[in-house]
Amino acid sequence: MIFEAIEYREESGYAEITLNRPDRLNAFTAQMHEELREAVTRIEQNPEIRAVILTGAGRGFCAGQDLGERGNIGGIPDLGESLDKNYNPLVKRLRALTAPVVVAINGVAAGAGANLALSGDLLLAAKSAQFIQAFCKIGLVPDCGGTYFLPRLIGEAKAKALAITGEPIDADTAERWGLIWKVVDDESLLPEARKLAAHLATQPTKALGAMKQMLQASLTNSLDAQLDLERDTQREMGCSEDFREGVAAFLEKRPPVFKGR
Ligand code: T3D
Repeated sequence: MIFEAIEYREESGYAEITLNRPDRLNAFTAQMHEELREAVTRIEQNPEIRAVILTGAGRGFCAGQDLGERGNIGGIPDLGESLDKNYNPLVKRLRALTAPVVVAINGVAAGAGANLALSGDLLLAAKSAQFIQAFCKIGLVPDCGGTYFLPRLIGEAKAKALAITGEPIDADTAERWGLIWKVVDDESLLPEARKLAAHLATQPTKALGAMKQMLQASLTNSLDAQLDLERDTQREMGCSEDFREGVAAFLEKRPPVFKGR
């Protein structure tokens, strides 16, 4: 497949996906979804990819659904079908990836663009980035996991305020509220994201992928269930090559060389 609506590249152990419709603030089209499906499939099928960067070209991260695809249409569009086909599988597949997903939010993230960012694992935002639950401005409800992620990350009161008012918040507020991991200077965003992804690609990927799944599961699990999950997963990690290497490297006082297995 030739990528146009996104850029996709693989680099020293990590993959970088750039949403690439800068003149439309990287709004989602059917073509972009098709290309994203292909990119995620490549990542899923390649164990050499041990981290992922998701970012946007130009001054925006992503302005959500391209409303040009929703205007001037005869009849009533089935937005449920659009979510079933495009947005929901994308969120689920990113959450299921073993490789951690570093989201580099380079500018405005609105609607499904804001919530796609929240489905990543390590969220870095440029100082100039903004987050907007824009759905209320066009008579829709938050989707792409927004109603799931927002109250869990920032609490019900702030989640409701963002969704119901559609007020933007800046990157510093997003960091203070716990919506993202950290804010970096605009010019440092991509270098920082790449440095982080390159580092993650040298780490014990199997364990990182497992901890991602465990932390996600903890949002709905009881303490008993979570303790059982920790026991079962630790048992599995105890059989991994990376655990053997980590212990050997510690005892031999040398840096470990993890293979992600
Ligand atoms: O339909 C389904 O499948 C269901 C799923 C829905 C998921 C959703 O995401 S619904 C929410 C859709 N998104 C929005 O409602 C956001 C719309 N955009 C904005 O409100 C503003 O553009 C921003 C607040 C994000 C940024 O504002 P600003 O002033 O920085 O930029 P701008 O001038 O508005 O945008 C720059 C260009 O991008 C402009 O085009 P132009 O005038 O230069 O030709 C603008 O029309 C275009 N653009 C921005 N967002 C979208 C868009 N074009 C199409 N769709 C967009 N979402």
